[in-house]
Amino acid sequence: MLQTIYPPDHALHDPQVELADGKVVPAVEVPARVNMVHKGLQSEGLGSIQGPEPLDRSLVERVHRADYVEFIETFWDLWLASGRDPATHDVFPFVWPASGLKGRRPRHIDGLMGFYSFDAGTPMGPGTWAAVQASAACAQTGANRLLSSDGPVFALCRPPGHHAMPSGYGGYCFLNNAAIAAQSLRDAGAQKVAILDVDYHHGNGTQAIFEAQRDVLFVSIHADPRDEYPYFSGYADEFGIGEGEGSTLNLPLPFGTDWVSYRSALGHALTTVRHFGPDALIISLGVDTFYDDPISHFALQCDDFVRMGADLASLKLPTLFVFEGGYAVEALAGNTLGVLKGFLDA
Ligand code: Q9C
Ligand code: ZN
Repeated sequence: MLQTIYPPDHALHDPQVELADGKVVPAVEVPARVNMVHKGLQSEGLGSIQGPEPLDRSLVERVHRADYVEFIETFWDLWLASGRDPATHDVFPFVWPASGLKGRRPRHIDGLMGFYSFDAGTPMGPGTWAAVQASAACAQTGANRLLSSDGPVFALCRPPGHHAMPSGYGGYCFLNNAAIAAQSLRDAGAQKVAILDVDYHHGNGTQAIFEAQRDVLFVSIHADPRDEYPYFSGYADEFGIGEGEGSTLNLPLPFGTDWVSYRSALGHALTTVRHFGPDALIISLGVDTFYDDPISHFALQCDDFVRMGADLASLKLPTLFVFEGGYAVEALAGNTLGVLKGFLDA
C-alpha cells in the first residue's frame, strides 16, 4: 500500500515565464505537473493521499542556512519594500558575486537575489514561499510516515528540491526536499540514509548538503554535466569531501541514453546502496529522463519507468519517493505512477 503526501498550496507558485536557452520562454515547472500526478493517483486509486503536517523550521535550518531560508520567506515583502512593481509575476536575479568578487551580503533586492541564487532560470513570485513551505512539509511528513509504514511513501513535492543548495536557489528549486527528508530520518534515529537521485539533472544541492558526511550516501544518475545543467557539479570524480569521501557517487551518462545503458548505471547505483547498508532509502524521483521531455535528452520509454520501479524495489528498503523534475506534462502521471506501480508490484 502506498501513502502519498500532497501539498495543496503548490499552485501558489505559478510562474508564467522563465529564462532558458538565452531568452524568455514559457515556464515548464508549472502547477499542472503535480496536478496531473495527483489526478492520476486518484483515478487509479493508488493508495491514500493526505496533506502535510506543519513544517518544522528547525529541521529546515539543519539543512539550509537560516539567513537563506529567511530570504526566501521574506522575498516578496523585500520586493515590494524596494518599490518594485507589485504586478510583476516572475522575478529573476541577474547579478552574482562570481569571478573573484567577494561574497558580501548586500542590502538591495537585486544584490540579495544574486547572493542567494546560482542561475537566472528560476522565477520567484508572490506565492513562491507558501508553495515552497508546503513542498518541504510534504518531504518532512513523508519521512515521518515512512517510520510507521510498511509500504513506500511518496512525497509529491512541488516546487522540486534537489538543486537547492545550503544557501542558494536555482534549477526551479528553493528548499531541498530530499535533504530535509534525509535529515528528518537521521534525527529520528536512522543511522544511515541513502539518497538515490534518478532525475535527469544532477542533484547538485543534495550533494553539496551531504558531501562532507559519511552517514548519508548520495548516488546520482544524470546527464553529463559537461553538456547539461547544472554544468559545474555531477562529474564522475566527485566522491565526497573529508569524512564524506566515498559517500558520494556520480554516474553521468551521455545524451541519448536509453534503458539498456541507463539500467547498467542503475545496477551500479543499486550495488553501491546495498553495500552502504542504509536504514532507509530516499529516491529523488525525476521523470525528465523520458524521451519526450521538452528540456532533456535521454530516451526512456513509458514501460522503462515500470522497470525502474521494479529494480528499485529489489533493494527491499523502507523507501520514500520525493518528486523532482519531469516536464512532459501529458506523460507525467503515467511515467510517475509507472515507477510507483513497478515498485509496488515487484
Ligand atoms: N534548456 C529539475 O529538473 N535549465 N530542474 C533548463 C533548458 C534548468 C531542472 C534549461 C533545468 C532545471 C528539478
Ligand atoms: Zn531534472
